[in-house]
Amino acid sequence: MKILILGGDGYLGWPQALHFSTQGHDVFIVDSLMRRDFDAQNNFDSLIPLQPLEQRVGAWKEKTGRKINFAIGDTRDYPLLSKVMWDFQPEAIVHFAEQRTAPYSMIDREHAVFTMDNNVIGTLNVLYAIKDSCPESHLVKLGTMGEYGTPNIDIEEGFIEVTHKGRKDRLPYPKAPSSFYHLSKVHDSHNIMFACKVWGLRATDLNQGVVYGIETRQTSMDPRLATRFDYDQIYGTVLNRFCAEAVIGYPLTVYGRGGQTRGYINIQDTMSCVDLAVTHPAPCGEYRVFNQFTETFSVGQLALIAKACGEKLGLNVRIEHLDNPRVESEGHYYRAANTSLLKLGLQPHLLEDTVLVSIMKKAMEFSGRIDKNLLAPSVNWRRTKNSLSA
Ligand code: NAD
Ligand code: USQ
Repeated sequence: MKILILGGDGYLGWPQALHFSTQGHDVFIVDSLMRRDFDAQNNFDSLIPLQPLEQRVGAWKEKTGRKINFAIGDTRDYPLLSKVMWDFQPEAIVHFAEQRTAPYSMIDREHAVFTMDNNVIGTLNVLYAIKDSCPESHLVKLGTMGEYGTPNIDIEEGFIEVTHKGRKDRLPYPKAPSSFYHLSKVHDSHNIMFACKVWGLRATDLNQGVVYGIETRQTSMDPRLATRFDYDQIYGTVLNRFCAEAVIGYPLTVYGRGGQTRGYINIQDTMSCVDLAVTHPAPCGEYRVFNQFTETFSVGQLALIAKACGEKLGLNVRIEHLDNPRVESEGHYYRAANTSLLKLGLQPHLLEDTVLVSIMKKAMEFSGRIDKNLLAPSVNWRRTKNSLSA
């Protein structure tokens, strides 16, 4: 298949490009490099050193003989985006290309506006470019479990049967996100569903949980193929952060009581889920939603698991409960459906000691690169003035 990967230089997009290339698909990447620019401007960096995109694709060609083409460009640049789609004529478009963190979106007005503009307008452009250049192609869009929030009822996959005053309907599941970033995903979902209805496009919205892990079969083939390992307070997801904290003896940063429960997924399963969505496309005119996570944990549980694992490696791991910088429930009901991808054949890699040990060993290998100043959270959701240093 011809597969266009938007955001193909990122944590998930890069290994996904390698995954599809391995299978013989023709892969084309578009990325604005906004993520690398953020690091350069703010003295942040991936724990594992990253090669520039050009060197990465060169290393891939050298190792495997497979070519991945790419263009540096922004989804908000409509002429560029529509030209790429028109020329390449993708059968599937996998859309990772968004500003992807909640803390970034809550820094201040500028960062909230950037998040909305980059994500919502970028995705609207993607929809128009598909309609105008390749209306039969299948959009696989990365959404988030955080669109639903933490309701006191079971979470379904995108839609819910509602009975109201004696009448029934199947309606979009109510959304209760907890940051401007998560809200941008909700707005995307509405726009995508609408485009499928009015233009007959086809799309799969993958409402993914928090991802952990840093290696896939392809990225571990050569150090030049590594994907990013974010451990900082803005881009680091919680379990990857706990691993980095554990190896340098920094107390694990549990926000508040630690009862916040979320769906989690191993990066290797992200690869498989996106693959399953691409190879089992939605029919024309359909907007469907798959919940993409394999297990649920509270933050407190994850800290205990990371502590036990670190101790097996001889590390002295402490857990600290910090005042929660976010406004979120710290003890709540959480039960979410995730059967669609399992039915398509997903075989989950569950969180086991071996997975955590391998993340921690990687963090140990590069522990000299950990900047402690990037660990403490400095972005508060409330009416405070935020900056990037704690
Ligand atoms: P990432 O920041 O590492 O990668 C995103 C990539 O997209 C970056 O390389 C960035 O430069 C690029 N990009 C951003 N805006 C762009 C634009 N307007 N035009 C072109 N390129 C642009 O993030 P990631 O962790 O790989 O996440 C990828 C997607 O998956 C995001 O949409 C995110 O919301 C979603 N997601 C991630 C997680 C997670 O835990 N990492 C969980 C659920 C959903
Ligand atoms: N948390 C801590 N300590 C930390 C970091 C986080 O207790 O050091 C807590 C947060 O308060 C939150 C939970 O851990 O309750 C998850 O936080 P996170 O930063 O790992 O994840 P989140 O902000 O939800 O965002 C991440 C990705 C985002 C994706 C989302 C999936 O950055 O792209 O959309 O996970 S979900 O959570 O399902 O919405």
